[in-house]
Amino acid sequence: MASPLLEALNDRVLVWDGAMGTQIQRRDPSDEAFVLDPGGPWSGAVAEAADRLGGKLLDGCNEILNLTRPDVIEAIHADYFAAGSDMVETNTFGSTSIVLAEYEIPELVHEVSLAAAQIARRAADRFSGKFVIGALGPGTKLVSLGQTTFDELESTYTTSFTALLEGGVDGLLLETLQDLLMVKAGIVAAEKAMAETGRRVPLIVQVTMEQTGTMLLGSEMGAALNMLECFPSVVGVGMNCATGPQEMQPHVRFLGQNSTRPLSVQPNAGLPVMEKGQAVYKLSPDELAAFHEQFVTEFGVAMVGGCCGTTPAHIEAVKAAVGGRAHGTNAHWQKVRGAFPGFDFAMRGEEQAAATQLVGCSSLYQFQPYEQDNSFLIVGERTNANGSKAFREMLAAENWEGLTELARELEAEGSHVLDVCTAYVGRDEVRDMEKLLSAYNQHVTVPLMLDSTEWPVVEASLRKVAGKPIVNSINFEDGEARTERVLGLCRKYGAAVVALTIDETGMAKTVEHKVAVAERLIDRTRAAGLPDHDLFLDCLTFTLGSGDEEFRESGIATIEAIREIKRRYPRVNSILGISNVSFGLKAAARVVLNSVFLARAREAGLTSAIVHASKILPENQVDGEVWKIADDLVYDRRVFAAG
Ligand code: THG
Repeated sequence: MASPLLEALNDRVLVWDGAMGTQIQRRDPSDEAFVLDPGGPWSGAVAEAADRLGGKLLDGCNEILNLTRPDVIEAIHADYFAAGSDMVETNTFGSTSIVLAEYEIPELVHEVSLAAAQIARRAADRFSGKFVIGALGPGTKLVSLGQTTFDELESTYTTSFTALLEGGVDGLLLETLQDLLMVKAGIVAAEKAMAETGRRVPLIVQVTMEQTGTMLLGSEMGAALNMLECFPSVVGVGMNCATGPQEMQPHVRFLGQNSTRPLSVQPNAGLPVMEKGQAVYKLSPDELAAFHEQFVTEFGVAMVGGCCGTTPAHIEAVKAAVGGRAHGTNAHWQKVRGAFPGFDFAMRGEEQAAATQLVGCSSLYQFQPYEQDNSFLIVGERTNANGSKAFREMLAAENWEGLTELARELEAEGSHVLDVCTAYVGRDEVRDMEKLLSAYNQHVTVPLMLDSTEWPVVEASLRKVAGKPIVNSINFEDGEARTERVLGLCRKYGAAVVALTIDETGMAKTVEHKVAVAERLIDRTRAAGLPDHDLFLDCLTFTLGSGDEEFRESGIATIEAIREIKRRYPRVNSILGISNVSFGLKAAARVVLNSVFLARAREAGLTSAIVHASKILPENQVDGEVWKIADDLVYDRRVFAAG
């Protein structure tokens, strides 16, 4: 445990600070504090900005105080430390180019964040054992709504986090987050900044649940947590802002039951009450402390603090109630320590897989468990340029509304995930995926399977969808380099992966070959840090409809390979592109053969399938003779005509 912050966190409950904005207002800084005086002691970019702005009032830009009134900010931090905070957030809620652009100073992100970290560091160093957390807010634009881009977010968050790390922070925080795609960009940026500065510190991520019970764009907590737990650098998860502790309670309970990471909760001082046109927060310090007492005791929360309307008095009460308390035998902490022996969050794999309650994938909106009651994970096949004429034609016409409508139809007919593929000769696959996924991210509720063999397409896709998607697919056809690359992307952006039993010698056709390639795929995926349940092995579906001699036994081989792999690796998932089995047959025969093949594969342990959901029939809805004929075809029981 290289980090003193992690050591403290492993040991005891840590107390955050409270609100910054109201503390600034309380000190009533004059207008001059919000002006970059052209005659000030500036150099470099700040001097240039001051000259350009010519004394303009940057009304409401609290971040500028890091440059103009570091004394005020330092005093606020010191007040919180004196009140009992173990850690304070830097005054950088809006220190990104997107927010600072509203004050015409987007180029000052580095200077503002560096100054903020140094100020908080100075305050902390007046005490002992105190921590400084470099904290960034969501900014003012929602990437899932197309108001900004992943590139822009990643770039400015990297700049800001880098400056905070250079300024000596002990940890990083993304807070008040509303959009899960923004969260993903922020995490990718934090990891990049840590890699570039060579300073690895814990990253904490706090989302904001509105009074409606979801995040602003409709994300449920399960979707947020499922995505967050993909990232090994995310050492703390939690929530802040929007409501008081009362309204947060069900979410905090959910986190306590389902998360494998330490929890962080910073409520507002209740819901605001309007008084003389001003939002007033009325929850008392003792009331906040009582809620935190419950959060710590019942749900295992490890970092407690306050957001809007909370003051040093609130922090003092919280400190007195729970500050420094040992985690002891709390159930959530047992899970955290079971998931991360030695508190080593960089490690990920089977230990975490064993602990997580959220085995599944997610979209911007919802968590989707891999294991479905009385069913299998149904992956809709028709959002695929190779698999649907209608899709192909709408793609050619760039009819994004129609393509979205098709996706919603697949959802309505019961697909749990959609397989999305825009590979179409003569068209730009990256551009088409980007366009389509921007629409699907926002308008499709179920998670997506990103179907492309080209790693640049995979990466572009992973930068477009919120939640945790599934990448389809990797194999060893071209050796290991491309596979390693795609596995690295799954790890970096948080995704599960489909892997086909294909190696340098081609598609595996026998049980032994399939199992051997599968073992090699499992080995590579584990080495990349993915847990077994995030691997979907595809033992290949060959066409039985063509009568091709070479493939007559291929159905049996696939089914038996699934059975054997399931026996050896019970947690690894499996998948098949079921409709491949019946290419070339008449529509009615396809339905039956697909249904039989799926039923047999499921008996052998298949956990998911790419299918046309509404065209799969249960055995009892098919004529017995007809079912038997299809079954004979799958099992290669040849029936020779007499004579
Ligand atoms: N494994 C994995 N991924 C895959 C496959 C697989 N992705 C693609 C494919 N195989 C699975 N998807 C489909 C989609 C559609 C059809 C077959 C497989 C299909 N479509 C009709 C046809 O071609 O006759 C067209 C219907 C139409 O035009 O509307 O059969 O094996 N990992």
